[in-house]
Amino acid sequence: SNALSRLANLHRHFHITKSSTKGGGNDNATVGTIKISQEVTTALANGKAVVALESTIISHGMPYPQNLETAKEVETIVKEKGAVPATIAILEGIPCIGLNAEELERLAKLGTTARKIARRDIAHVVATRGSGGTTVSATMIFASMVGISIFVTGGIGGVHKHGESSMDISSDLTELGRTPITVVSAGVKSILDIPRTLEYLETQGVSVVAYQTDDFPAFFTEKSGCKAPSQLDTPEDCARLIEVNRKLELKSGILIAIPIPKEHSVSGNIIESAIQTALREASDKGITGSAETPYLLSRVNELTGGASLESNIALVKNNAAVGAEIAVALAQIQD
Ligand code: PSU
Ligand code: MN
Repeated sequence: SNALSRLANLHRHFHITKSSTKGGGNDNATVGTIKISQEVTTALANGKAVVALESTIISHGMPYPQNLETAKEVETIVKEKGAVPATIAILEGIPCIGLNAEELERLAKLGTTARKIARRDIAHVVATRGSGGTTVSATMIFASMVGISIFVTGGIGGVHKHGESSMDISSDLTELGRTPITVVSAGVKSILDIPRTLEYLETQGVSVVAYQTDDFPAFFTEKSGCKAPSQLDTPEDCARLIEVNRKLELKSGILIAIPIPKEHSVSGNIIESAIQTALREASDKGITGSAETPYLLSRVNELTGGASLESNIALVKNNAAVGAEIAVALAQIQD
Protein backbone atom coordinates (compact mmCIF):
# COMPACT_ATOMS: atom_id res chain seq x y z
CA SER A 1 0.00 0.00 0.00
CA ASN A 2 0.90 3.66 -0.14
CA ALA A 3 1.52 3.78 3.62
CA LEU A 4 3.73 0.71 3.51
CA SER A 5 5.97 2.05 0.77
CA ARG A 6 6.23 5.34 2.66
CA LEU A 7 7.32 3.51 5.81
CA ALA A 8 9.88 1.50 3.88
CA ASN A 9 11.17 4.68 2.31
CA LEU A 10 11.39 6.34 5.71
CA HIS A 11 13.54 3.48 6.97
CA ARG A 12 16.16 4.39 4.42
CA HIS A 13 16.40 7.95 5.72
CA PHE A 14 15.92 7.65 9.43
CA HIS A 15 16.65 5.34 12.24
CA ILE A 16 13.15 4.61 13.51
CA THR A 17 12.61 3.58 17.10
CA LYS A 18 9.24 1.93 17.42
CA SER A 19 9.14 1.69 21.21
CA SER A 20 6.55 3.91 22.82
CA THR A 21 7.43 3.24 26.44
CA LYS A 22 10.56 5.30 27.17
CA GLY A 23 11.28 8.96 26.51
CA GLY A 24 14.97 8.36 26.02
CA GLY A 25 17.77 10.87 25.56
CA ASN A 26 19.20 12.09 22.34
CA ASP A 27 22.90 12.01 21.69
CA ASN A 28 24.63 12.65 18.42
CA ALA A 29 24.34 9.00 17.51
CA THR A 30 20.56 9.27 17.47
CA VAL A 31 20.06 12.64 15.80
CA GLY A 32 17.85 11.81 12.83
CA THR A 33 15.80 9.40 14.87
CA ILE A 34 12.05 9.60 14.64
CA LYS A 35 10.08 7.60 17.17
CA ILE A 36 6.83 6.09 15.94
CA SER A 37 4.67 4.38 18.54
CA GLN A 38 3.96 0.69 18.10
CA GLU A 39 0.22 1.30 17.64
CA VAL A 40 0.79 3.87 14.91
CA THR A 41 3.41 1.70 13.16
CA THR A 42 1.04 -1.26 13.09
CA ALA A 43 -1.89 0.85 11.88
CA LEU A 44 0.17 2.39 9.06
CA ALA A 45 1.55 -0.98 7.99
CA ASN A 46 -1.97 -2.40 7.83
CA GLY A 47 -3.53 0.56 6.02
CA LYS A 48 -5.73 1.36 9.02
CA ALA A 49 -7.13 4.85 9.59
CA VAL A 50 -4.70 7.11 11.46
CA VAL A 51 -5.38 10.67 12.62
CA ALA A 52 -2.47 12.96 13.47
CA LEU A 53 -2.96 15.51 16.26
CA GLU A 54 -0.87 18.63 16.88
CA SER A 55 0.62 19.52 20.23
CA THR A 56 1.08 23.32 20.34
CA ILE A 57 -2.59 23.30 21.27
CA ILE A 58 -1.47 21.29 24.34
CA SER A 59 1.64 23.31 25.24
CA HIS A 60 0.56 26.82 24.22
CA GLY A 61 -3.13 26.70 23.28
CA MET A 62 -4.77 25.74 26.58
CA PRO A 63 -3.86 25.95 30.30
CA TYR A 64 -3.03 22.91 32.44
CA PRO A 65 -4.91 20.69 33.32
CA GLN A 66 -7.58 21.32 30.66
CA ASN A 67 -4.90 20.82 27.99
CA LEU A 68 -4.11 17.29 29.20
CA GLU A 69 -7.76 16.34 29.74
CA THR A 70 -8.67 17.57 26.26
CA ALA A 71 -5.72 15.81 24.62
CA LYS A 72 -6.77 12.51 26.22
CA GLU A 73 -10.44 12.97 25.37
CA VAL A 74 -9.60 13.77 21.76
CA GLU A 75 -7.54 10.57 21.48
CA THR A 76 -10.45 8.60 22.97
CA ILE A 77 -12.90 10.08 20.46
CA VAL A 78 -10.60 9.17 17.55
CA LYS A 79 -10.34 5.58 18.86
CA GLU A 80 -14.10 5.28 19.36
CA LYS A 81 -14.57 6.22 15.72
CA GLY A 82 -12.26 3.37 14.69
CA ALA A 83 -9.05 5.30 13.92
CA VAL A 84 -5.65 5.38 15.63
CA PRO A 85 -4.60 8.75 17.12
CA ALA A 86 -1.03 9.95 16.60
CA THR A 87 -0.21 13.00 18.69
CA ILE A 88 3.01 14.52 17.34
CA ALA A 89 5.60 16.46 19.37
CA ILE A 90 9.37 16.75 19.80
CA LEU A 91 10.65 15.44 23.14
CA GLU A 92 14.31 15.80 24.09
CA GLY A 93 15.23 16.28 20.49
CA ILE A 94 13.30 13.30 19.16
CA PRO A 95 10.28 13.82 16.92
CA CYS A 96 7.62 11.49 18.33
CA ILE A 97 4.68 10.21 16.28
CA GLY A 98 2.18 8.93 18.85
CA LEU A 99 2.73 9.90 22.50
CA ASN A 100 2.18 7.60 25.46
CA ALA A 101 0.40 8.76 28.63
CA GLU A 102 3.61 9.82 30.37
CA GLU A 103 4.84 11.81 27.36
CA LEU A 104 1.49 13.54 26.95
CA GLU A 105 1.50 14.56 30.61
CA ARG A 106 5.10 15.79 30.41
CA LEU A 107 4.27 18.07 27.50
CA ALA A 108 1.04 19.30 29.11
CA LYS A 109 2.93 20.23 32.29
CA LEU A 110 5.72 21.99 30.38
CA GLY A 111 3.06 24.34 29.02
CA THR A 112 4.49 27.52 27.56
CA THR A 113 7.98 26.67 28.85
CA ALA A 114 8.01 24.15 26.00
CA ARG A 115 9.16 25.36 22.58
CA LYS A 116 6.49 26.33 20.06
CA ILE A 117 7.74 24.50 16.98
CA ALA A 118 6.84 25.63 13.48
CA ARG A 119 8.69 24.46 10.32
CA ARG A 120 11.53 26.94 10.87
CA ASP A 121 12.14 25.67 14.43
CA ILE A 122 12.36 21.91 13.82
CA ALA A 123 16.08 21.62 13.09
CA HIS A 124 17.07 23.87 15.98
CA VAL A 125 14.91 22.04 18.54
CA VAL A 126 16.23 18.64 17.42
CA ALA A 127 19.84 19.83 17.30
CA THR A 128 19.64 21.33 20.79
CA ARG A 129 17.67 18.34 22.15
CA GLY A 130 14.75 20.54 23.09
CA SER A 131 11.15 19.66 23.76
CA GLY A 132 8.03 21.32 22.48
CA GLY A 133 4.66 21.29 20.85
CA THR A 134 4.47 21.16 17.06
CA THR A 135 2.24 23.74 15.35
CA VAL A 136 0.08 22.89 12.37
CA SER A 137 3.01 23.43 9.97
CA ALA A 138 5.46 21.19 11.84
CA THR A 139 2.83 18.53 12.54
CA MET A 140 1.97 18.38 8.83
CA ILE A 141 5.64 17.79 8.01
CA PHE A 142 5.98 14.81 10.36
CA ALA A 143 2.59 13.37 9.43
CA SER A 144 3.58 13.54 5.77
CA MET A 145 6.99 11.93 6.45
CA VAL A 146 5.38 8.81 7.90
CA GLY A 147 2.41 8.60 5.53
CA ILE A 148 -0.45 9.90 7.69
CA SER A 149 -2.95 11.76 5.47
CA ILE A 150 -5.29 13.41 7.98
CA PHE A 151 -4.60 15.73 10.81
CA VAL A 152 -7.06 17.25 13.29
CA THR A 153 -6.66 20.48 15.22
CA GLY A 154 -8.78 23.31 16.63
CA GLY A 155 -7.81 26.30 14.54
CA ILE A 156 -5.00 27.02 12.12
CA GLY A 157 -2.83 30.11 11.99
CA GLY A 158 -3.49 32.70 9.30
CA VAL A 159 -2.77 36.20 8.11
CA HIS A 160 -2.62 38.38 11.21
CA LYS A 161 -4.50 41.67 11.35
CA HIS A 162 -2.27 44.27 9.62
CA GLY A 163 -0.36 41.30 8.18
CA GLU A 164 -0.18 43.21 4.90
CA SER A 165 2.41 45.49 6.55
CA SER A 166 3.88 43.32 9.37
CA MET A 167 4.10 40.29 7.02
CA ASP A 168 2.99 38.13 9.96
CA ILE A 169 1.47 35.29 8.00
CA SER A 170 1.45 31.90 9.73
CA SER A 171 3.71 29.27 8.19
CA ASP A 172 0.64 27.01 8.47
CA LEU A 173 -0.58 28.59 5.25
CA THR A 174 2.60 28.05 3.23
CA GLU A 175 2.84 24.51 4.60
CA LEU A 176 -0.68 23.82 3.38
CA GLY A 177 0.52 24.98 -0.02
CA ARG A 178 3.44 22.56 -0.17
CA THR A 179 2.56 19.45 1.87
CA PRO A 180 -0.22 17.06 0.83
CA ILE A 181 -1.94 16.69 4.19
CA THR A 182 -5.58 17.28 5.00
CA VAL A 183 -6.05 19.54 8.01
CA VAL A 184 -9.41 19.42 9.77
CA SER A 185 -10.10 22.57 11.78
CA ALA A 186 -12.94 24.84 12.88
CA GLY A 187 -11.76 27.51 10.48
CA VAL A 188 -9.83 30.59 11.46
CA LYS A 189 -10.26 32.81 14.51
CA SER A 190 -11.28 36.39 14.14
CA ILE A 191 -8.09 37.37 15.99
CA LEU A 192 -6.82 36.99 12.41
CA ASP A 193 -7.74 38.66 9.13
CA ILE A 194 -10.09 36.02 7.74
CA PRO A 195 -10.64 37.45 4.21
CA ARG A 196 -6.88 37.85 3.66
CA THR A 197 -6.28 34.36 5.09
CA LEU A 198 -8.64 32.93 2.46
CA GLU A 199 -6.93 34.97 -0.28
CA TYR A 200 -3.55 33.68 0.82
CA LEU A 201 -4.77 30.07 0.89
CA GLU A 202 -5.96 30.56 -2.69
CA THR A 203 -2.54 31.93 -3.68
CA GLN A 204 -0.92 28.87 -2.09
CA GLY A 205 -3.23 26.58 -4.05
CA VAL A 206 -4.86 25.06 -1.00
CA SER A 207 -8.15 23.23 -1.49
CA VAL A 208 -10.44 24.84 1.08
CA VAL A 209 -13.69 23.08 1.92
CA ALA A 210 -16.38 24.08 4.40
CA TYR A 211 -18.20 21.11 5.89
CA GLN A 212 -22.00 21.14 5.60
CA THR A 213 -22.04 24.92 5.09
CA ASP A 214 -21.11 27.48 2.43
CA ASP A 215 -19.85 30.04 4.96
CA PHE A 216 -16.24 29.70 6.11
CA PRO A 217 -16.40 29.11 9.90
CA ALA A 218 -14.69 31.48 12.36
CA PHE A 219 -13.69 29.04 15.12
CA PHE A 220 -15.75 30.37 18.07
CA THR A 221 -18.65 31.15 15.76
CA GLU A 222 -20.21 29.10 12.97
CA LYS A 223 -19.89 31.79 10.32
CA SER A 224 -17.25 34.32 9.32
CA GLY A 225 -19.38 36.05 6.73
CA CYS A 226 -16.82 34.98 4.10
CA LYS A 227 -18.06 32.55 1.49
CA ALA A 228 -16.10 29.30 1.48
CA PRO A 229 -14.63 28.39 -1.93
CA SER A 230 -16.27 24.96 -1.80
CA GLN A 231 -18.52 22.77 0.31
CA LEU A 232 -18.75 19.04 1.03
CA ASP A 233 -21.33 17.33 3.21
CA THR A 234 -20.19 13.81 4.11
CA PRO A 235 -17.03 12.04 5.32
CA GLU A 236 -17.14 9.91 2.16
CA ASP A 237 -17.12 12.99 -0.09
CA CYS A 238 -14.18 14.43 1.87
CA ALA A 239 -12.32 11.12 1.56
CA ARG A 240 -12.89 11.13 -2.21
CA LEU A 241 -11.45 14.65 -2.46
CA ILE A 242 -8.34 13.58 -0.51
CA GLU A 243 -7.88 10.53 -2.73
CA VAL A 244 -8.21 12.62 -5.91
CA ASN A 245 -5.70 15.16 -4.56
CA ARG A 246 -3.26 12.30 -3.93
CA LYS A 247 -3.81 10.47 -7.22
CA LEU A 248 -3.33 13.65 -9.24
CA GLU A 249 -0.15 14.29 -7.24
CA LEU A 250 -1.08 17.92 -6.71
CA LYS A 251 1.29 17.88 -3.70
CA SER A 252 -0.66 20.66 -2.00
CA GLY A 253 -2.75 20.43 1.14
CA ILE A 254 -6.44 20.47 1.89
CA LEU A 255 -8.21 22.45 4.59
CA ILE A 256 -11.55 21.11 5.81
CA ALA A 257 -13.32 23.66 8.00
CA ILE A 258 -16.03 22.39 10.32
CA PRO A 259 -18.32 24.88 12.04
CA ILE A 260 -18.45 24.74 15.82
CA PRO A 261 -21.62 22.90 16.96
CA LYS A 262 -24.33 25.56 17.50
CA GLU A 263 -24.82 24.78 21.19
CA HIS A 264 -21.14 25.53 21.91
CA SER A 265 -20.68 28.69 19.87
CA VAL A 266 -19.83 31.87 21.76
CA SER A 267 -21.97 34.95 21.21
CA GLY A 268 -20.41 36.95 18.39
CA ASN A 269 -20.52 40.21 20.40
CA ILE A 270 -18.85 38.80 23.51
CA ILE A 271 -16.04 37.19 21.55
CA GLU A 272 -15.50 40.22 19.30
CA SER A 273 -15.16 42.65 22.20
CA ALA A 274 -12.75 40.30 24.02
CA ILE A 275 -10.70 39.93 20.82
CA GLN A 276 -10.58 43.71 20.28
CA THR A 277 -9.36 44.24 23.87
CA ALA A 278 -6.74 41.46 23.60
CA LEU A 279 -5.48 42.82 20.25
CA ARG A 280 -5.13 46.33 21.71
CA GLU A 281 -3.22 44.98 24.73
CA ALA A 282 -0.92 42.87 22.57
CA SER A 283 -0.11 45.93 20.49
CA ASP A 284 0.45 48.15 23.57
CA LYS A 285 2.77 45.54 25.09
CA GLY A 286 4.62 45.01 21.83
CA ILE A 287 3.77 41.30 21.72
CA THR A 288 4.37 40.13 18.15
CA GLY A 289 5.56 37.14 16.14
CA SER A 290 5.10 33.62 17.45
CA ALA A 291 4.21 34.92 20.93
CA GLU A 292 1.14 36.75 19.63
CA THR A 293 -1.25 33.82 19.04
CA PRO A 294 -0.68 32.20 22.49
CA TYR A 295 -1.08 35.62 24.17
CA LEU A 296 -4.34 36.36 22.37
CA LEU A 297 -5.76 32.90 23.11
CA SER A 298 -5.10 33.13 26.84
CA ARG A 299 -6.30 36.76 27.13
CA VAL A 300 -9.50 36.03 25.23
CA ASN A 301 -10.09 33.12 27.59
CA GLU A 302 -9.62 35.36 30.64
CA LEU A 303 -11.77 38.13 29.21
CA THR A 304 -14.65 35.76 28.42
CA GLY A 305 -14.48 34.20 31.89
CA GLY A 306 -13.48 30.82 30.50
CA ALA A 307 -16.30 30.69 27.93
CA SER A 308 -13.87 30.70 25.01
CA LEU A 309 -11.88 27.78 26.46
CA GLU A 310 -15.06 25.76 26.87
CA SER A 311 -15.97 26.41 23.23
CA ASN A 312 -12.43 25.64 22.15
CA ILE A 313 -12.54 22.23 23.85
CA ALA A 314 -15.97 21.42 22.40
CA LEU A 315 -14.96 22.27 18.83
CA VAL A 316 -11.71 20.31 18.99
CA LYS A 317 -13.65 17.22 20.08
CA ASN A 318 -16.15 17.74 17.27
CA ASN A 319 -13.30 18.10 14.75
CA ALA A 320 -11.76 14.89 16.08
CA ALA A 321 -15.01 12.98 15.56
CA VAL A 322 -15.49 14.21 11.97
CA GLY A 323 -11.77 13.92 11.16
CA ALA A 324 -11.75 10.30 12.32
CA GLU A 325 -14.85 9.57 10.23
CA ILE A 326 -13.06 10.98 7.19
CA ALA A 327 -9.93 8.92 7.97
CA VAL A 328 -12.01 5.75 8.25
CA ALA A 329 -13.80 6.52 4.97
CA LEU A 330 -10.41 7.14 3.31
CA ALA A 331 -8.97 3.84 4.58
CA GLN A 332 -12.00 2.10 3.04
CA ILE A 333 -11.48 3.65 -0.41
CA GLN A 334 -7.78 2.81 -0.33
CA ASP A 335 -8.46 -0.85 0.53
N1 PSU B 1 -5.10 28.69 16.86
C1 PSU B 1 -5.79 28.16 17.91
N2 PSU B 1 -5.14 27.40 18.81
C2 PSU B 1 -3.82 27.10 18.68
C3 PSU B 1 -3.12 27.63 17.55
C4 PSU B 1 -3.78 28.41 16.69
O1 PSU B 1 -6.96 28.42 18.05
O2 PSU B 1 -3.27 26.38 19.53
C5 PSU B 1 -1.68 27.24 17.36
C6 PSU B 1 -1.57 26.15 16.30
O3 PSU B 1 -0.54 25.25 16.68
C7 PSU B 1 -1.16 26.89 15.05
C8 PSU B 1 -0.28 27.99 15.65
O4 PSU B 1 -0.46 26.10 14.12
O5 PSU B 1 -0.95 28.36 16.85
C9 PSU B 1 -0.11 29.16 14.74
O6 PSU B 1 0.78 30.05 15.33
P1 PSU B 1 1.30 31.34 14.51
O7 PSU B 1 0.09 32.24 14.42
O8 PSU B 1 2.39 31.92 15.35
O9 PSU B 1 1.75 30.84 13.18
MN1 MN C 1 3.58 34.52 12.91
